[in-house]
Amino acid sequence: EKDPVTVLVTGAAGQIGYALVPMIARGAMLGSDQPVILHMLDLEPAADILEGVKMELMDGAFPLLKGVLATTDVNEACKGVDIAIMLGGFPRRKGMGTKALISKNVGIYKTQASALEQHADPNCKVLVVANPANTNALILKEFAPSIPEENITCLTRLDHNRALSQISEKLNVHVGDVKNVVIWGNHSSTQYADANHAVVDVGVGYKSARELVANDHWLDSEFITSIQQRGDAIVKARRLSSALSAASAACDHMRDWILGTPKGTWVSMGVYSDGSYGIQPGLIYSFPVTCEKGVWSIVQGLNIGEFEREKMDDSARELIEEKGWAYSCLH
Ligand code: NAX
Repeated sequence: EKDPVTVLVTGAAGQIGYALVPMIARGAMLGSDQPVILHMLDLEPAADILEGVKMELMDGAFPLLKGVLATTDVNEACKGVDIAIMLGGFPRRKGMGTKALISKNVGIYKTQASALEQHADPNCKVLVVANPANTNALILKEFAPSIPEENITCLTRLDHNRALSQISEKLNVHVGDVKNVVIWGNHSSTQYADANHAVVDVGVGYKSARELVANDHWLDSEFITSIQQRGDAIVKARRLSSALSAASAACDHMRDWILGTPKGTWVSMGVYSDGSYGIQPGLIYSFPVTCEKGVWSIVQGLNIGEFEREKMDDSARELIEEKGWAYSCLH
């Protein structure tokens, strides 16, 4: 049997946490042969809820689950972790702008970065889900300098999966037959869902999604906005924000990163920019990536038209602005 992997979930008493921890315990994130130890962190007022989640995890009798820690102590939570899924943060309140949201989260991510830096495995892999996800990840990267920068990522896989889902619905094909959409940029309303390189398995090989969508204009308009607005549509319907799809996307992100992407398939991940596609180096920006043995690489050489360029740059500009706000809170 493999040695257990220790997975930290912050904000584990919240909505996404409740959907995510059983998925991890069942092997959906790291594979059905990988034992796990779960460390769950939340704030003091949620300590009872966290204890309740722990009780349910025990009652799940999951064969892969070798231990559960529920704590409100960030240092204890980070001890020896190999993987950290960051769901915890200050939530966006009604009418709250991004600048205010950043000012609330910078301190949290600075503290958590230091705790990871001091107590986690030095090669710990981090996925930030909490919003503003890209900028929280940027702060975490800056304040955990001994964790390799390629190990700090943020979630745009939910947007990626939403894009696959929109195309599959439009073409009435199974979602598993659609691949290679790209989410560029920030996990925000400036993100650009790009289907120009997407392909669909039509049984005798792949066809371009653009060729198959009869109304070509759809991909440059409604398709993009429907993904930007999908979160709001779910809040409207469920009276709660997306949780199971976010948890599932977090599992997809980590699984593909660690176990590898299938040949010929890429996925979207928020990773630090090395300057690819002219994006300012050091920003945490969503790119198309392939992964092998725990290492991601940005897909190179995609043809970028004028329309795409403008959208990609808009989102980069927003991230530069967010970075500025974050730094102004630190000084
Ligand atoms: P909830 O409010 O249900 O849960 C968040 C939990 O975090 C709460 O239990 C809270 O007590 C805890 N928390 C707050 N500050 C903490 C801290 N400093 N240390 C530890 N725990 C802390 O939110 P939920 O619906 O679970 O969403 C979690 C985060 O994911 C939010 O920031 C949300 O905006 C973000 N999302 C990001 C998505 C993405 O694609 N990147 C999509 C889904 C989601 O909206």
